[in-house]
Amino acid sequence: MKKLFLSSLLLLSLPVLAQDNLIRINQLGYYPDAPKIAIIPEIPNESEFEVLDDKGISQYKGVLTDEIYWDKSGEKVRRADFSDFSKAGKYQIKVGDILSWPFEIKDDVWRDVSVAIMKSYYLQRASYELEEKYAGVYKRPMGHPDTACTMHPSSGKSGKLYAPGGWYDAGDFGKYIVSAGVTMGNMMSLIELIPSVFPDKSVNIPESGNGLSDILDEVKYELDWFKYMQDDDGGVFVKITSEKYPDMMFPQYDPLQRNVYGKSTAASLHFAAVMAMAARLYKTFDPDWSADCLVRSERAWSWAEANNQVIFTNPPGVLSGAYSNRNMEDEFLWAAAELFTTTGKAAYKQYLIDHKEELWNMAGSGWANVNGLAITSLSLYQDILPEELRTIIKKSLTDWSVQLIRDMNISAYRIPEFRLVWGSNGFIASTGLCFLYTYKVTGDRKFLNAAAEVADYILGKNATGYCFVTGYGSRQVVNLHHSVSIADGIEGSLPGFVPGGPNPSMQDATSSEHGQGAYYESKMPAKAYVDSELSYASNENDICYSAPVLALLAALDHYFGSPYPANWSKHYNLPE
Ligand code: 9MR
Repeated sequence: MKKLFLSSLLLLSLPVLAQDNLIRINQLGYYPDAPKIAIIPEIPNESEFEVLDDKGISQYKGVLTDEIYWDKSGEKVRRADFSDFSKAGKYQIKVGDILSWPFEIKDDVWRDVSVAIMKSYYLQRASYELEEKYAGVYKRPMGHPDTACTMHPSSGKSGKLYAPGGWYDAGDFGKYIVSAGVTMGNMMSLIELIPSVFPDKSVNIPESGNGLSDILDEVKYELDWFKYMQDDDGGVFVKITSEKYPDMMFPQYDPLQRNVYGKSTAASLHFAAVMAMAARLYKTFDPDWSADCLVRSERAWSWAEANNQVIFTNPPGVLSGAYSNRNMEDEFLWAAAELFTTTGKAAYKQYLIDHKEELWNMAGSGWANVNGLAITSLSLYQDILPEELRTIIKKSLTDWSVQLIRDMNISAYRIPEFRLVWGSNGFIASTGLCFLYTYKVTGDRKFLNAAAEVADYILGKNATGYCFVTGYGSRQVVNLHHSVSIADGIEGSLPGFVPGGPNPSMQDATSSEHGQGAYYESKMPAKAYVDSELSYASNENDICYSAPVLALLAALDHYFGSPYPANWSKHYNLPE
């Protein structure tokens, strides 16, 4: 367990100590021009609220809304809306005798947390020693060289594969193409949305100072591993993992054999999509490397066309993640979109025209559904789209966002509908991210504001009361289901990681608090989360949950905050 921030508790001369679950706010705070709404569950008989500054002086008074019931959390809540209060400072909300956690209003309020999430990818590097000057107390020796991984029979090959590098997927040490594909799709699209994001030297990684932005450097670490995963025929192997999950330990001690498993259509299309993106993003920095990305992308596309229903399922006895993707339409659409954007070739354009109906299927993306990525990515390249596609993209994005804002307006927590399943934090963040593309396309600020309210959910305005980025907030996630965090003996979890979040299926639960599984105090869908090392179904990090949160926060920091300085030389330090 990590110490809670006493300093933040002592911010005010408190009439009553802040209580965990009563006032749900963004625990980091708000940009001056952003919406600012706190959720007040189960405090009857109060109809007003105040915003107190750090001297305890009232700076704002407002009236709470009427109670609204949320069936997913089982709560009646009121809302405190102080969006028109924009003075920079440190504050708490007061309702009756109850005080919220402290928060700030300032113009770079989510910058550090977004840099921390960016840095978490460096902390997940496989085949890599993390040195103290970049990793601080989280330094560790190299784990998993992956220079001679065993070809599993499902690969149709024998012998060994040289495939070092890449990021560990999650709490385990597996490297999976499908979850990494959607992850990099989100990250590279962020770079296209905000080219100045995470400039060189902003994240303090070994490549910092090489002239390339730190996000391009970090993504390239993963892309270099991707290239090793392509077979001679263009198809792409799905993963490198051991047969079963290793115990919770430092990577260098993992004794299990690392295997390469079979190829799949989904893995090949995720590969084709991200390699096509990489080909255009890295072109000016490294033309040869970028040209190779494009060749590989087109070869993977051709393989997928010729093998369009190869579904990977775990062979008997293999217990690591399967990421079995059964519906391939969205992967084909996304890969065609990226290939068309990069090459302008008629064949990819024709594919998009022939499948234009699918462009209406707007949704936040996850490893099993990347349709939304095709749409958001194309929305940034409207000038090269044929008129009929341009019209669909704009309307598809806008209609979807308008409907979701309608839902938000009547929802107790002011959040859009999202998939409350394993990895729900990724799904809601991805939904928020799509609002940003709608803002980019329409210029209408209501979409930007909606995205900011979704970010508030991640940072504390949710029914669990947790801030869902480790190392941040007043009520922190400290028992992440993450091997290194558990093994290192350091209080709390490594910073900058996003747990899966509420998951009503609770696949890891037992009925008893003292059983083997995770004990969920509440089984209400929006509260089905437990900050326990045992909870792989609600409290495990994954690169594909972090990426939409990263993109959402970094993009909002750009739109609401001050611009990233061109020559940013402040080296980010991990929180202690
Ligand atoms: O995020 C994945 C989730 O959608 C699946 O329901 C779940 C069970 O198959 O697996 C999740 O992904 C895990 C992966 O299989 C292995 N590494 C850890 C991932 C996060 O829990």
